[in-house]
Amino acid sequence: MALQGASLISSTLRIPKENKPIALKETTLFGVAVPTTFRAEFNPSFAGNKKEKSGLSVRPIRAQTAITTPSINQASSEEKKTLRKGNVIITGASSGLGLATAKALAETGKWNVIMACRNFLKAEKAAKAVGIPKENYTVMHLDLASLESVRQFVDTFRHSGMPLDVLVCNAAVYLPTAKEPTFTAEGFELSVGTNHLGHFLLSRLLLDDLTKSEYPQRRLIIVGSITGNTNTLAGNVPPKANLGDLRGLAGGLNGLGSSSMIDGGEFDGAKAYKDSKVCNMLTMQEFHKRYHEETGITFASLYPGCIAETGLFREHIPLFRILFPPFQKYITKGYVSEEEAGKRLAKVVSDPTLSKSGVYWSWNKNSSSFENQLSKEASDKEKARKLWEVSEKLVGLA
Ligand code: NDP
Ligand code: PMR
Repeated sequence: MALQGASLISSTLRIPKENKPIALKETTLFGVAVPTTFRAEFNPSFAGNKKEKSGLSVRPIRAQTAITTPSINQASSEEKKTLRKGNVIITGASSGLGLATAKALAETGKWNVIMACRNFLKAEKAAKAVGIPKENYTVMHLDLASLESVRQFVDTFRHSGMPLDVLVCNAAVYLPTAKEPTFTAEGFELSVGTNHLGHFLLSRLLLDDLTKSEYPQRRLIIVGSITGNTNTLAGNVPPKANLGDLRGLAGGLNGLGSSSMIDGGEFDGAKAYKDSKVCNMLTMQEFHKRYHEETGITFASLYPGCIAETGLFREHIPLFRILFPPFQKYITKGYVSEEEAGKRLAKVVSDPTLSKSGVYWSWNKNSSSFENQLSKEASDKEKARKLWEVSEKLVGLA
């Protein structure tokens, strides 16, 4: 608290594996309009996508390269992979970094963004307010503070028939002024419950979907932060992140039989947030270790810069919210706008040069990305394994 006071100073044709003959049909058409009804029969994700319906007829379908292909079975899988828009789920896309990333991706026309948000109306309004093209996004309800809602979201997403190419775990809550812990629907302390456990279940369930996708860029991105990394100045501002031996988490994080803090200590909202970011970064590495080789999926985390004006600080005292942006702009020089941060995360989603797995991306003063070093705790392999195992018990996967 003392230091908190101190701070005051392609065409988008989907070619499902199981429908190969359809791809052949389309490849013989050389850019000529394909009736939407025909396409929709084979891919529910086209239904309701107005741009697809209207835009297809004028697009030079890559089929011209396919004509030389003797049979669809021999068509290169790379070719098939480039024929449709990517589908990316972004949690917490109703404000801040998530919204800016949704906008940056949707504007390229190459992505359909699934905005996974707890407040449907807020998300719709936000998408409209920043001018995200209607045909490039879908809002779906997701409350990460309820594991039931996470499971329902996954069901709804699967029913939509859309393949999943990229998942971005971005949503978070930060409760620095809370005196007492609050809890998720299942009784986990709210910051770790939302930022880590909700995302842990979501990403574990959706790993299957990512694995099935034939898209060339399959990625699972979990947003981390500098403040969880004690190898930085920002990470040394008390209270510092520290998961200890995970005894509080193993005890259920419910503040009843056990502590509401991962390390078993007294509740501290700012620490709980930083701990949750360490969990996010450890989870990314454990995913990489367990699944990268087997699935080819890229697992990554990032620190997008200090986006000092987002809703993340809504629970902080008003004076903090006034002074934090100029402090970051002129003193630490760590400030980035929502727009710039959104572009950074959009690159981690889609830039072929950022496809390395197991990386924690950061940006230097010239806005160039680099592979950053995580703190000792945030790169502790044994802790990552233990966190994974304890978390899967808590969310009902083990
Ligand atoms: P915002 O508060 O603007 O965005 C957070 C989003 O998470 C909001 O859309 C919010 O929804 C959503 N959210 C919160 N709780 C839930 C829930 N239970 N279920 C679903 N969605 C939920 O903050 P930022 O944009 O700053 O934060 C985005 C990410 O960036 C976070 O992971 C944060 O840790 C990270 N980050 C931020 C930094 C910064 O300087 N701001 C620096 C480093 C990392 P709603 O709109 O309904 O409130
Ligand atoms: Mg920090 C290079 C120095 C730097 C950077 C990049 C950040 C980022 N902060 C830095 C330094 C400092 N901060 C210093 C020296 C202080 C003490 C005066 C300080 C204080 C401070 C507070 C009180 N900083 C904060 C807070 C918060 O409440 C924010 C936080 O911890 O949220 C969890 C925060 C942040 N500082 C950052 C960043 C990125 C944050 C916010 C968000 C986050 O990690 O997600």
